[in-house]
Amino acid sequence: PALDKLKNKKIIFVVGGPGSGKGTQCERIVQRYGYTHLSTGDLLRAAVQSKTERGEQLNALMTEGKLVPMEVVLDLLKENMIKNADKSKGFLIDGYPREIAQAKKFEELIAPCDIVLYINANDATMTKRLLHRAQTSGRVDDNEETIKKRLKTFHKETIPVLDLYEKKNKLEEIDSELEPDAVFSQVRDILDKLA
Ligand code: B4P
Repeated sequence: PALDKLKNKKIIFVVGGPGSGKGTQCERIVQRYGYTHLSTGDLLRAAVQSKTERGEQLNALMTEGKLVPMEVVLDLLKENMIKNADKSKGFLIDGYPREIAQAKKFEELIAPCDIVLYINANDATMTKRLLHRAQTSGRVDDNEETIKKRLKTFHKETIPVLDLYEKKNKLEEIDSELEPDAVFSQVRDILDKLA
């Protein structure tokens, strides 16, 4: 019944490689369209702060550039979606799904998404951006070795998700090689049609 509240809300998945610009675009989307932004990376980093055994395990996986267990991410998403349902017109789910199983499970438990924004930048660009961010981010995964592993995980686990939504005609590809405002102008063209 708590999940009933989520009916008729827009659900936008934002998918892209590490450092592709997902978080950057989501900030702009929230400002313009007011969707509720849920970044799985941010939710997981907050969970790590709790200093529990669970948090330690999550931190170890993220440091290895691996995906954390699907159930953990889904619980965090579900909890935060229900919490925000009454005041929200829709959800921007940033960093999810990262593997086929996540896509299927979300649709089964919550609802199908309306569209998937694929924030696409090449590996060299993503690496450069993350190494730049590393100078100030303090993130355990912003270092050369982990970045390589995150890219590998992206190609192996997440690219198939993009293929899945392409087949469902829900995939919208955004060229994220450009500067942030130019990237956002493509995002706007798509979200204006969705409103
Ligand atoms: P995330 O937090 O999602 O990390 P990310 O992929 O690096 O994206 P982020 O949003 O931070 O960076 P952005 O591209 O915006 O995930 C971290 C880890 O959490 C994963 O490796 C995994 O272990 C775990 N995890 C998360 N979700 C999970 C899930 N669903 N299942 C299992 N595990 C999960 O930006 C990067 C940098 O580029 C910034 O410094 C930005 O300023 C810059 N930038 C952005 N756009 C730019 C542009 N157009 N031009 C120039 N610079 C730009």
